[in-house]
Amino acid sequence: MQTRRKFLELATLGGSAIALNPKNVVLKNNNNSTKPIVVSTWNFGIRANKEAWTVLKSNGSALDAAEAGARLVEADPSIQTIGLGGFPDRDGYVTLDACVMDEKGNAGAVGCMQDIVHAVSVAKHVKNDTPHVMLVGEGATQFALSKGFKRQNLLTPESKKAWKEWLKKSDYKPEMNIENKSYLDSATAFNPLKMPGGRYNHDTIGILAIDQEGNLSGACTTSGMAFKMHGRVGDSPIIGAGLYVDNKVGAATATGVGEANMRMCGTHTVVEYMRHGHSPEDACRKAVERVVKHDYDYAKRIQLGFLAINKKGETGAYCLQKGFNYAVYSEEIPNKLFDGKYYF
Ligand code: SD4
Repeated sequence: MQTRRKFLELATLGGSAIALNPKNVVLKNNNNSTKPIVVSTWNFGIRANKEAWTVLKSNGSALDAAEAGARLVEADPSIQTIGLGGFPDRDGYVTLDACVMDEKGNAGAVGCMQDIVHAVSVAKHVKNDTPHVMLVGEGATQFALSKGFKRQNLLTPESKKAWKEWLKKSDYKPEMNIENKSYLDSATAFNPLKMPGGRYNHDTIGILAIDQEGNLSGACTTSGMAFKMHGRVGDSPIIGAGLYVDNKVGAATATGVGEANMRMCGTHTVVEYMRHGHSPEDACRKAVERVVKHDYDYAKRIQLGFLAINKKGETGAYCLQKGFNYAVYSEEIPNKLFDGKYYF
């Protein structure tokens, strides 16, 4: 809540540079930043942002906004890369990875969790109600049940069908779809058009928000790489890989091949570049360049993208391949998709 005390604090802060609109919704400061703002990965980020925006506009926290946006996508069975209806692993189990991080630097996560739709909310409970950062597997499910979450079969008939189809060849390459059409015929790239129904085999939601108090938080949630090995945990629930927030500097999230990201703590790297003065896009680019430097041939075959926001509310993204997009919602930009710049 924008308390009277906070209002007075803001009003005295460099007074001349601060303007409040009559509804006290948008704050401009010396850096001309705009609050609130929310950014999310991929097309479904538009819907997630809309949900998050409702929370931000009613003075909700950035964390609650990010959670609300993520929950909307988790609950949609037509999105087969997140939550309900996610593609299963090779053995037919849908396992979810998710995390949250707040403005105080506190974090919670779940890895390889089954039977609970809202992994992002369980992650928030891990942050709030345990002395730990991450719970995995059956322990995470049991914890969720103890918090009142309901057990539910996450494998929808559509995703089961896709898995059965995949089983015929069991052609497993831990290289995710690359949206860049020129790569689709490559013998080495995982071709989304070969996925049953032509669907993508990944697409995580990472969502970052700044609330009206100017606080930054984020969330990241996914069913991970389709047809992964049972027990595999990706980058999405790893703090510093799938998500990182530093309320003084900025925040970043990631999507794509988790393994490539986990090796270099990608989102922590992005935030550190922003700390040293790089813009969000530049920071994402420099992190992507590290992946390329590590193994050029591998980087060429996979997709990995970063999305970042700094404390001023500036946003940017950068990825390995063409095709990554993200949605931005602020007073100035009422929910628009942008294409991420790319290396190859
Ligand atoms: C993973 N990074 O499990 C996730 C998947 C993903 O866009 O982000 N897809 O490796």
